[in-house]
Amino acid sequence: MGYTLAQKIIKNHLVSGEMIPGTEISLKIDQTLTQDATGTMAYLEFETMGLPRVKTERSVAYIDHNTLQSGFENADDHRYIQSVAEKYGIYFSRPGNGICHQVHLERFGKPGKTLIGSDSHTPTGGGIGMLAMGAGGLDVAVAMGGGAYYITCPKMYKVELKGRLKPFVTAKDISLEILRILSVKGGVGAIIEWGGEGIASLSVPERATITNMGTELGATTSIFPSDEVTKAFLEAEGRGEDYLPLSADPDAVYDKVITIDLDALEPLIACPHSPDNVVTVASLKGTKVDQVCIGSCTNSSLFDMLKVAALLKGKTISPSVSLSISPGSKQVLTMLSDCGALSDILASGARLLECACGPCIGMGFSPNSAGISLRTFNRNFEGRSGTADAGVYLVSPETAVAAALTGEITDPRLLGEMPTVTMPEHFVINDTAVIPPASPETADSVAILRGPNIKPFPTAHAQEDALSATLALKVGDNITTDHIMPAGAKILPYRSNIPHLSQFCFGVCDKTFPERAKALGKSIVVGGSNYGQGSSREHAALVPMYLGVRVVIAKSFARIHVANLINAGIMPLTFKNPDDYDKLNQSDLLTLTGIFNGMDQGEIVLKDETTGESIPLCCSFTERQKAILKAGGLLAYTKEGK
Ligand code: MIC
Ligand code: SF4
Repeated sequence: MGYTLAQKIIKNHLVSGEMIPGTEISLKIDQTLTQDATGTMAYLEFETMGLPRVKTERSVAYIDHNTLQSGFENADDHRYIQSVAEKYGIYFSRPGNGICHQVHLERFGKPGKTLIGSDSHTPTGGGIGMLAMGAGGLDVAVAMGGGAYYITCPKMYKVELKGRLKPFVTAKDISLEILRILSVKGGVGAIIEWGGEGIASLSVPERATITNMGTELGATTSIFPSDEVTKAFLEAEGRGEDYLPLSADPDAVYDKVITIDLDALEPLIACPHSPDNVVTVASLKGTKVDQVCIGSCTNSSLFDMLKVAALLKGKTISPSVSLSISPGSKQVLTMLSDCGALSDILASGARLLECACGPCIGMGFSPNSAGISLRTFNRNFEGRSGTADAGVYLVSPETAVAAALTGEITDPRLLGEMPTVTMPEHFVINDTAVIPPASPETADSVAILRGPNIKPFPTAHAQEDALSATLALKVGDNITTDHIMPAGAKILPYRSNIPHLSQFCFGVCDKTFPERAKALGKSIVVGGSNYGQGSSREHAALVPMYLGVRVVIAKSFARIHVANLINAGIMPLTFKNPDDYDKLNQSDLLTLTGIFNGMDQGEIVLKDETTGESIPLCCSFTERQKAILKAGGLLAYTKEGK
């Protein structure tokens, strides 16, 4: 039996375990990336490990999320990260150089390598045949220190693309179509490999849009073969030597195969507040639009921007729409400006934002109250834009332009003929905004610059054999990390200050939660299915841990979040019978006894002292996970010298 593409890379990097889906494996990690919103914490964690230098082939620290410097906090964090990078052997991508995933694809990613990043959209690297995964900051810190990355060995899904995209139908529509088919939890526990005749006509930026948005399926990662298209991209980046052809064996076996006919695909749109809430653009025709944002790690490549410029050329946007453009990188912006396309964009009435995440994470450009915002981004979770009652829709750049020009949701095919966009054979290479680290000889003299906003790391509680605690919060299905630990311009500067952040925990669901949890001292949270989907932010575990949450019980968990909970010493348990979710009420007193025995048996019975109900829960952990929970989190476990 042959191997799938991902299995080949896994096999080459396997440190422990066997490639049996559902079992724990660990992988050697070649490259890491961090961004600033999760990076400060990741580097604080790396520092506590006491190592002189990273052990990876390449580690890069990007500044792209917290670029709004409305106080000293973000600037201090940038300086901290820069000094850590210099000292410990990490490349530093300055603010303004671009969004981590776009820049990493352009300048550092290599087919066949493993990459983990403290950002859930790290799978973007799958667009050039990397095995690239999002992870919590602590897992990235451990990988920088040379430790393996532990995951549950995924199942293999294949998406076969047939035919060719029609004009105005794009890679983004393919992403939305697969979300429509599989839903935001359809990829949990799986790697999605893209193949079929249809991939030959997809460029690297288009493939990267698809692997980027595969994150919204809950997938471990998504990956394209490395072929002639990959080679041409790497050569255009002046990195032809990094090319390595890679594909699945013809007799590889997949757990699921889905076929998408590109010829039949139409422009699609995801409605508020979930990326899988997908309908055709045509079906929403005439809906008034207040704001349009083009950019983010999903759709900010030169290819996307050139299409946008060509469609806007000689036209003026609707007076009722505010249009923002954020190119994904300095390389994209430079080339856009050199060829004159930037002038076409600006002449249309668009606002140019810096090469950063910006509006995607609520870092400015929040919509007006109850505003309708069409975005080429990947997430439209409630409140994420920074405006609580905004309605955010996810679309392709073409559909975004159509709305900007007409002031309403419009099928882009009505714009007439799609102008031809020619990609240059060579990109402008200028890495001045990437600062290499100090040499091992001089690293000792580099001082770490710490600002006053960096507060001590909270300590986790070691799980004990029995727990009696109140159910402090009960939430529903598909709770995102944006619900648990919101982001946005006002909160993000405090990512290294857990006590301050804690005031906003679960703010989208229940503003009274932080006070209540603190008063209780220790507590339990109950959720529905796919609890913790979305971001890789470990703050969604660290902050509840700081507030005293000891256990989260859910119908099911998202991959990165469950790992972050265990790393933070919070025990994730699932209902044996999902209907039992209905039997638990907020404020009930819950008791778990014989926890250690339960861990060994894989099952434990929860006693609801308030109602008298007994509820069986799944409690299956690997030996390593049990040890982490008993030690009080991964940091404590690592310090114990494991
Ligand atoms: C996101 O898109 O939600 C973020 C902001 O990039 C996060 C990381 C974070 O919370 O800092 C992610 O996707 O992991
Ligand atoms: Fe940045 Fe948005 Fe991409 Fe997250 S999804 S990395 S916030 S652009």
